[in-house]
Amino acid sequence: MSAPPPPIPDDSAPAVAFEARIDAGETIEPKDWMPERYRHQLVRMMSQHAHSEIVGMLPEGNWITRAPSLRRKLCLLAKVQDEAGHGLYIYCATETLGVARAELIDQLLSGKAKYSSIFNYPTLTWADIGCIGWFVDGAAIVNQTVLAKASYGPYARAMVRICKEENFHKRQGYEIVATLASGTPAQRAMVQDAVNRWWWPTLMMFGPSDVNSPNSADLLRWRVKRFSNDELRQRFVDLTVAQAQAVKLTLPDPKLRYNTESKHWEFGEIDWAEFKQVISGNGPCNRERLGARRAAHAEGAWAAAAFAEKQRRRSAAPAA
Ligand code: BYC
Repeated sequence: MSAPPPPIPDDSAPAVAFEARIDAGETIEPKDWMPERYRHQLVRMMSQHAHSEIVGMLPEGNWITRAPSLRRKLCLLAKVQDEAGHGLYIYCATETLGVARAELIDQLLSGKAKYSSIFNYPTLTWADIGCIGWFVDGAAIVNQTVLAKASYGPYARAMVRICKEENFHKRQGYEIVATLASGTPAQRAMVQDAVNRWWWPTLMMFGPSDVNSPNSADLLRWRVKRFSNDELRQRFVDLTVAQAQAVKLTLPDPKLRYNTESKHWEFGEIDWAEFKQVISGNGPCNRERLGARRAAHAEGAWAAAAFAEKQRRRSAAPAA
């Protein structure tokens, strides 16, 4: 995406009225006046979010044919379908800002648009499916529950339903993890290995630390974000430590310790060099993920063309 327009001080009447509405906690709707920079920030963040849902189907989709039972297969199928639905709601919400979905998809397929770093890691064992539900959907709930109160109405409303579904996703993941954690020594070792691999990338999902987050100032001021990246990351850690203890799994961080004064779990330094590599296209699976999306797009092009032709014929037909 192009860079957002610079933050020019604007004391025009519509701009002043817009800021007053934000300060009063009002919801902004598609036909309301909004600063170009607000619109641009929303398109950037919402389209990245929609892409994440769609690309996020791939690591789990890989395990549908290998789920260990019919019940697990049904749950996983339903979950992956839900992610497609989430992508579609958010693309629709983004379109209310006057941008065409085809343009957003082109940005994804050309590699210009970002999507969540987490989906560039491989799913090596069945335990990874448990960890995605527990950690990745757990992180998404922490982030998106707050976005359900974002100032832009269509985005906030999409989050309400998405969060309900994410709760089911998290429970199915944690149940897989808990089952493996109370299983044979080999199952325990498999799930501990998955926890070791997914923990740190999950913490990176919340974005760079606040001092290195160039978009946060705009998004917090305009109440798109209600909490900073670091605040939400801390909330996720605080919630998850007890869940790990309950199933006797170890989070791979020797610096993890409870601070009795702040009442938060302190944690070690995130590997920001790795994060930068992954978001610049050089993670373990970036090429594979984009390759899969490009192939799906090319293979589905006939359906899009047939639908466009049907629409053309329908609008050309004389009214009955
Ligand atoms: N990965 O200024 P910052 C799901 C980028 S899917 C990649 O802090 P911002 C699920 C950032 O975009 C749910 N890029 O940005 C699906 C920016 O780049 P540009 C995924 C990242 O926007 C299937 C630059 O770094 N959730 O749950 O203020 C199966 C500087 O960052 C990441 C969402 O999309 C990252 N992790 O804050 C299972 C949540 N982090 O555009 C589950 C919605 C940062 O300036 N998004 N970047 O080039 C957000 O809440 C915010 O956009 C973020 C980043 C907290 C992610």
